[in-house]
Amino acid sequence: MTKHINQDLTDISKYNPQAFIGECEEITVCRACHSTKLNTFLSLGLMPKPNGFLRKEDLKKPEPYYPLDVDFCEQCGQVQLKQVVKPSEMFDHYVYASAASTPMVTHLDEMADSIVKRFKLNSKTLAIDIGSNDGTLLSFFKKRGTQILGIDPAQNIVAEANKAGLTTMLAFFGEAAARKAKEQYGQADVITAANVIAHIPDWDSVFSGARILLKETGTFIIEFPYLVDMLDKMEFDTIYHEHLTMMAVSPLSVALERNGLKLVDVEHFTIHGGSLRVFIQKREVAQPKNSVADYIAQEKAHGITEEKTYIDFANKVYAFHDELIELVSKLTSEGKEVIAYGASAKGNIILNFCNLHSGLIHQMVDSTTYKQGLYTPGTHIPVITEKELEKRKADYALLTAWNFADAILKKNEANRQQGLKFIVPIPELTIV
Ligand code: JHZ
Repeated sequence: MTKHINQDLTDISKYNPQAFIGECEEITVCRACHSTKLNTFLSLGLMPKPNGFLRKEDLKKPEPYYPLDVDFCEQCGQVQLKQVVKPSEMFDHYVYASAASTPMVTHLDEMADSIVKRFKLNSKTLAIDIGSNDGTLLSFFKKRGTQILGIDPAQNIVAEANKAGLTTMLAFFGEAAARKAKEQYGQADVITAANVIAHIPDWDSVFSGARILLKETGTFIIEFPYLVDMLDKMEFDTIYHEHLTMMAVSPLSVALERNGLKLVDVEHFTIHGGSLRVFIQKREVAQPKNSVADYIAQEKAHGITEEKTYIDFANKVYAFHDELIELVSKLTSEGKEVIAYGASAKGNIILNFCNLHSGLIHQMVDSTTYKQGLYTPGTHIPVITEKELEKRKADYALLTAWNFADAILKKNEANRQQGLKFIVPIPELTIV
């Protein structure tokens, strides 16, 4: 079923002689329902770490690549990676920062606002954010007067958050961290986890941890890019070694119930190509709204347990691979300067999947200070600032942060008037 794209190092070694195959664990059990009825439907080939940006002095050092294959569970519709890279390899030092994307900051501000209002948070309540990153969401809770605590494993980012007065515990979240946080700070009225649960391999530890840390009537709110949006809009680049699960309501509900939790509400947002925000309570107090059953029924109708759904998706992904390579090769052979815009983890998947390396794409623009001055994993393209782009003469920018297309096209109005065209890869390869 898998197409032969970067299955070994033959093509990669031509532009990255330092590439080698690193160690990872192979998963044979569904993280949601524990069945072994897993079927591989897509292989994106060997990939470096999606946020493994390199310093100049690291470019000549050995660089690990890992197979990136995706399974679906025919029992519950869970979609998960076949291989898991050790979490500490990816998260101890982290370069993604929510604050670098203005639309994300606005989204988190609105998220805090609606949660504070819905759950009547005040100076006596505690909001705990798991995977709190640079503390952007925590800062919006704090601004609205509730007590806060962050929990995150990235040493560099946690140090910055604490320096900014956003109390953050350095830990991977699970049962042990939950017990420690409960002992030191007490139980939470709300626990949030935005774009985090998909990154965690052991769901039983995370959900039983949430149960430990939550007050009896507390609410656990998680947000994630939605599997059905990914399938409908060919968002294959959201599949990377950090996203161990492409999440949906039905499989999630199975894992929650096993751990004494229940889904009580589901909302849809357009952020990150289409995301869900789900509300969860302890089984004893949960009173699910109709939205939960509606989503589960829609997912069944969408065929999330059926092989055909995934084969159709994989075929679109392989077709995109050929189309993008053809387009970039044509443009560069005509002497056009092609750069990339948005050094997202997603972007690194597109570049590596299509072998678009620094010999073809000379610069990648990004607003994140942690990424600027570094080189993209695998493809070794230097990351420059948005200001530097203005000074350069580029003909085309591959929009590897397509999820922020509106904001990025708007801020590049002047560059576009001077002739810069954007190649928007997803949901469909288009030039604007
Ligand atoms: P962005 C992130 O993934 C991180 P990534 C994480 N893995 C996750 O789960 C998903 O989101 C959902 C830059 N940019 O957020 C900033 C500009 O340069 O889409 C970012 O580096 N100028 C936790 O990394 C990148 O683009 C701008 O104007 O795939 C976007 O990365 C804006 C708006 C952004 O996702």
